[in-house]
Amino acid sequence: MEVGPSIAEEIRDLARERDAVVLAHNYQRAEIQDTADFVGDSLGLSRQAAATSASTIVFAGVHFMAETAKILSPQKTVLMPEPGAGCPMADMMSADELASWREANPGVPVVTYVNSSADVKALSDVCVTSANAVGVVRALDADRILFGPDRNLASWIARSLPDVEVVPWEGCCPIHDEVTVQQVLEAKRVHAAAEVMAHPECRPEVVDLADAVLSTSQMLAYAAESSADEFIVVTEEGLLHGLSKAAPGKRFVNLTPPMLCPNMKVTTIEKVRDCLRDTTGEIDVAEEVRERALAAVGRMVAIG
Ligand code: CIZ
Ligand code: SF4
Repeated sequence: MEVGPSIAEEIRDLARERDAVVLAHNYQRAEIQDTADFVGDSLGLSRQAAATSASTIVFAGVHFMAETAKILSPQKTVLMPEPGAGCPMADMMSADELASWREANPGVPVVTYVNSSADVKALSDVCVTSANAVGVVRALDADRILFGPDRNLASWIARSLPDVEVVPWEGCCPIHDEVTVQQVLEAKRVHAAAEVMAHPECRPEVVDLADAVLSTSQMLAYAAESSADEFIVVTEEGLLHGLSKAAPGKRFVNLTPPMLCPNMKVTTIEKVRDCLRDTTGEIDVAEEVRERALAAVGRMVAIG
């Protein structure tokens, strides 16, 4: 979509007036990424939220990400332009379900993907992102862990750490889980010289076809450093905008059909402006939940 400069300028002016920063996830629409103060993955953005002196954070992403920002920065006002933007994967594990799973496995550490609700984080021993999951689990030095909600990331951790038994919850990201081997093979046929970067939320048989299995932040760094000049990017197509900026002159292709997360795309640049103008879409986390969730997120941050 072509967006005139006026709406971006309106956003910049409102952000100044409201003492706000605008954060956009790597999967957001290109025009939102271009207008934001910071673009990144969920943890990188939450760290920006914690570091900024601004009193208001506008988080263009999905609900668990804005919650994570609030968990780390309780004194700041966190707004979502489209508070209805959820994450189906995060919704696949409820706090009640996790409590029963824990009870059935006493003493086994619960490791939870940040793609989860604050209530679920509050019942977890430690959180991970796709960028640090393998490192954090390695540092736990446990024989066995419970991992949720993503069974595909669980499988990637298990494969990377053969000495750890990773017991998966049966959740997944519908966008990454639906990618087929045929789609990737077809892209490789058309772009024979391209390297394949795949996200660990993809199924193991798709991960097997990748040259590199990477989180979004890792893909941005990898593409810039690799000697290849063409890449098949097996993650949500919003990342291609950032990749083209991180590695100008290189070519990036998504799959056919493209990988689109409807929840990521429901936020529009107009909604970002409206949210700043009207101060709507505030995200709150109950203090008692927040403190326990912060402990799990804090352990992750401490490990790396
Ligand atoms: O943690 C994130 O931001 C997500 C959802 C993906 C990634 O790999 O960065
Ligand atoms: Fe959730 Fe997948 Fe969308 Fe990310 S891409 S927000 S994991 S549904």
